[in-house]
Amino acid sequence: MPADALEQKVWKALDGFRIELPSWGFANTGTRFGKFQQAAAATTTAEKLSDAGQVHRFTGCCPTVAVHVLWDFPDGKFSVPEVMLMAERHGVKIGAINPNVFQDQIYKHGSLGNPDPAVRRAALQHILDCIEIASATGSRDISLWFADGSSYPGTANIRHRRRWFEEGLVEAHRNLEPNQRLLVEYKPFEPAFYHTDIADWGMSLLMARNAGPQAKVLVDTGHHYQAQNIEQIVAWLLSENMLGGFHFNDRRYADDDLTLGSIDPYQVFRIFHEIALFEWETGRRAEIAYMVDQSHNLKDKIEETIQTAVTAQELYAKAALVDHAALARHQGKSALVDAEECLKDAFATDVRPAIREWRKANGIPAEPLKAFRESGYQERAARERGAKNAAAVTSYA
Ligand code: AFD
Ligand code: MN
Ligand code: MN
Repeated sequence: MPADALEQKVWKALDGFRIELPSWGFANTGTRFGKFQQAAAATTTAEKLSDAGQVHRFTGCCPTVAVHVLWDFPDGKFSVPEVMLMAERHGVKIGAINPNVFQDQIYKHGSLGNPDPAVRRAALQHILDCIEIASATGSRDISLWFADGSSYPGTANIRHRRRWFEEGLVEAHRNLEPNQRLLVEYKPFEPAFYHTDIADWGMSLLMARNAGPQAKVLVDTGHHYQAQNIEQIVAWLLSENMLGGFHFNDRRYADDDLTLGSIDPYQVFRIFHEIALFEWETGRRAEIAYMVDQSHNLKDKIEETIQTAVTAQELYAKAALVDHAALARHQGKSALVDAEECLKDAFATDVRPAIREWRKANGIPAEPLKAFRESGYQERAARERGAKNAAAVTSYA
């Protein structure tokens, strides 16, 4: 049982907090300047799911894994039974399905926004195939990110591309099962550097609204200009019932895919606070997919993912400590310092002792990173996978 009111709030928050892991976070990835191979990196879907299972085993909050269809399902929908078995074997389930309409050669000038209708049809067909895979895996979310855009002025008709996207997303939405959702992710730039077809939350909102009631906006915390107030976007999407979920990571400059909370933990706390305040005011839980989207190029991948999950739990628990009734009173009277202190007090609270007790009460090691390191899993993975990873070619892009 929780020892006091603080533990009670923290335990209640953690009991309801889940964050989904990216399969691609366990494989060797890199930057356009090359990859630094890690001997223990996952080289197969089974190994990715095994590694994700370790993070869930030691944190207790990562029961599902987002998958990337082209990278995790070698035979497309025919791989589904085998992948589901692998996931079950490692104590996790398949979560969001990520189509990939950005790396095949045909997508050089875009996917759903490509001026060639044959390419638009190919991209749509891949998305429809992914919806079919989601039905087979029992996944709710099909998580769409498009690299589409242009890098030079005058090379694309922005309005035509918008229309083609809307046509494709309406058709995709038509093929959803009643329990499924399309999550439409936005990104201001990269790989396109002049315009990106779905560049901000407003475009994503309009695209999702136009597609249908089961389409929502996905907020990737790394996909914003430096000064943008992400929690304001979150508040607006909550009030529009259009917030589908997050891809969490941290960034210093752009889409840096750094560890959640490693640069600006207070921003993640403020995001969680807006959601907690909304849920307190409305008395209902927002249906939000909390997901990680990070590339773990330098740190050991499983360790970094454990760090990510633990930090997410800590910041979510802190946000749950805000005294919403007092905050509402202070906001109503524009008592600025008192209102701000409600957030600062919660953020400054050390929730780690209460979380350690929550872990013990749930049969989870009190210190996840230490317990993982003592398990010897990393060393075994390095021995088993080292040769395959060493053989992978690293190139200077
Ligand atoms: C890249 C993109 C985007 C996408 C992710 C997974 O910027 O965030 O969600 O890859 O496909 O990070
Ligand atoms: Mn993302
Ligand atoms: Mn990204």
